[in-house]
Order: sequence, then structure tokens, then C-alpha cells
Amino acid sequence: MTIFDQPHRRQNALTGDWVLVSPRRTMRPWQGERHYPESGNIPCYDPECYLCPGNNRASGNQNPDYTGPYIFQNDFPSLLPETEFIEKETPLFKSQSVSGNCRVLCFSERHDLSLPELELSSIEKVVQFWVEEYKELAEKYRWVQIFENKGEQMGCSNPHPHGQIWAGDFLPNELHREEQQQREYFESHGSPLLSEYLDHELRKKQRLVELNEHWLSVVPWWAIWPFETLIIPKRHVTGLHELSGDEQAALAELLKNLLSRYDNLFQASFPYSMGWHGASFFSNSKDAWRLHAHIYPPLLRSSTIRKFMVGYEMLAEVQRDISPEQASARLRECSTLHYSKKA
Ligand code: H2U
Ligand code: ZN
Repeated sequence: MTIFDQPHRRQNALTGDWVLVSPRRTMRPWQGERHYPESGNIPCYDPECYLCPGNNRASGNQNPDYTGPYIFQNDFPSLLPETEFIEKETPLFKSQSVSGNCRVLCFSERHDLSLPELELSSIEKVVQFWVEEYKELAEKYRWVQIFENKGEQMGCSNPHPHGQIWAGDFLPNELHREEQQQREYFESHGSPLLSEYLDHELRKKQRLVELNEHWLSVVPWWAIWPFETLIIPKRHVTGLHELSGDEQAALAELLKNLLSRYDNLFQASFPYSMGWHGASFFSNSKDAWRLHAHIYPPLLRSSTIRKFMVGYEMLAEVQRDISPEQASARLRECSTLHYSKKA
């Protein structure tokens, strides 16, 4: 028993939110929903897939016969470059006009291989695409969100491994809060919040999962999702566009190892939402920012039992069932060699 086994609250330094940690909750019996993941027999090419090379998409546009990453304009975008929306502002009914651009990034031509199952050199290409796309869109848009929804449980619409990029002319809520918290921290402590956080995690090693020459990943002190992780570069980098070639290669390596650990945890393809946060090109608080990625996976007890953010979480405050220290230990115990390669 440690003090962390007792119910307590922790604060998310990046957002200012609190999370209720109640590690004994996993002792309760479970007879609720179990999710059975899609079967393992995914073909390397699926003639019905909207994202496979050479196939027609839902819009009727045809994908080229691509190999490696392939990017296209989302056929059903959430943001449009131009709109005719007319803003109205009254205290109770505020609205804002928005413009933007949405793209879809297929990680490779292979329908059946998720990020950690790709060769390292192929993951490096995905990272290069993220950087190039970010550079281009960040010149024009206030916020460029690069993300991946993986698995049916996260609402992913297609098993062909892919991510998305949504760029908009506004700063979304999460980024607004992270910017505010980091700015306030920088003003009162004289150094970036995540630089100090990283130093602490490197010294204590209580929550570390992966560490290489340029990057580390931890289950953060304030994690909400059971096996949530945060990926941070060791150098003070504010956005993806500043990453050197070596840092991009080391990121591919970290992703391969970390995501393999996730899949090995329950011997199943681990669902998650993952995405990048950093300083906008238009930010006036760049010094306070540090690039990072969040991975939010929903699984809790097995590949079939997930954490639900319902009742207390929706009405009062987010709560977690295992401590971040327990979660990072579980991930550290997992191999970095993907289970599909072990047979
Ligand atoms: P998700 O699996 O995370 O929903 O992402 C798939 C995206 O791909 C989704 O935003 C787009 C959807 O609009 N899409 C196309 O642009 N064309 C298609 O033919 C299918 C899906
Ligand atoms: Zn496909």
C-alpha cells in the first residue's frame, strides 16, 4: 500500500482541471458491456475500402495507386475554406464564423498494418508527412490539429490505418486552456511548464514508459484515461516544424515501441485517439509552449472492457480507477516487440 492507493485528486497542470484518483475501484465486479474487437483476419488490400490504393472513395474520387503515406482532402470536411455564416453576438447566443481545411492521411498502402506494425522507415515517412503538412497549414491557419482515431471503439470509420488533419482559423478550447496554463506558469516561474515537468519525470522515473536520445513518454501525473500517455521531446521545441531529421527518426522509433507495448498489454490492437499540441505560428506565448502528443486510449481491464466517462465524470469530475504509477509499470512490463511478430 502506498499513499497513492488512497482516493485523492490530482491537478492537470496543462489544463488546470482536476481528476479524482480512486485506485481501489478496479476491485469491483464487472458485468457490464464487453467489447469484442474486430477479428484479426484483415486483408492487406480490401476492394471495398475507401482508403486502399486505386479504389473509389465515397465521393467518387479515385485514390491513386499509392505506396507509403497518401494524403487527400477530406470528402466530408468539418471545416470549409469559405463560408457565408453571419456572426451574431448576444450574451446568451454567441456564435463565430470559422474557416478551415480538413485532410485525411493514410499511413501506408497496407490495409492491415497499424502504425506499430509498419517498418520503422515507414513510420518515419508518416512523421515526415505530419511535419510537412503542419508547416504548410500552420502558415495559414491559427490551429492545425493532427490526430489519429484508432479502432471502432474510438469512432474510427475504417480499419485502413489513417489519421486526420483539421486546420482552422480559431484556437479550439483545449489549446486555449493549455496556452493559458503554460503562459501563466512561464510568467510566474520563468521557464516552460513542460520543461520543468519533463526534468522531474526524468529524475523520478516513476511514470516513464519510453525514453530515447530525443524523446520520452510518460503516463502523466494527471492522466485521465487508464493508460493515457504524453510524448515530449527532450529539446525545447515549440512545434512539429522545428523537429530535426534525427528527432523525427527518434520519434518514429518511440512510436513503434510505445504503440507495440499498448498492443501487447491485452494482446489486441489497442484503440486510442492521439494528437499533437504545440505553439501556433500566431501565438504570442511561444516561449511558454513545448511540443507534445497526447495518447488517450479507452481500455481499462482487458481488450473488451473499457473505461466509460459517464455519470460522475459527466456531471461532476473525471475519475480514474488505477493510479498513473500502476499504469506506467504495466506498460513498462510489456515487450516492445509486437505480439504479431512473436508467433
Ligand atoms: P475517421 O475514421 O476518424 O472517421 O476518419 C475518416 C475520415 O475520412 C472521415 O473524416 C473521410 C471521412 O470524412 N472520408 C473521406 O474523405 N472519403 C471517403 O471516401 C471515406 C471517408
Ligand atoms: Zn484499405
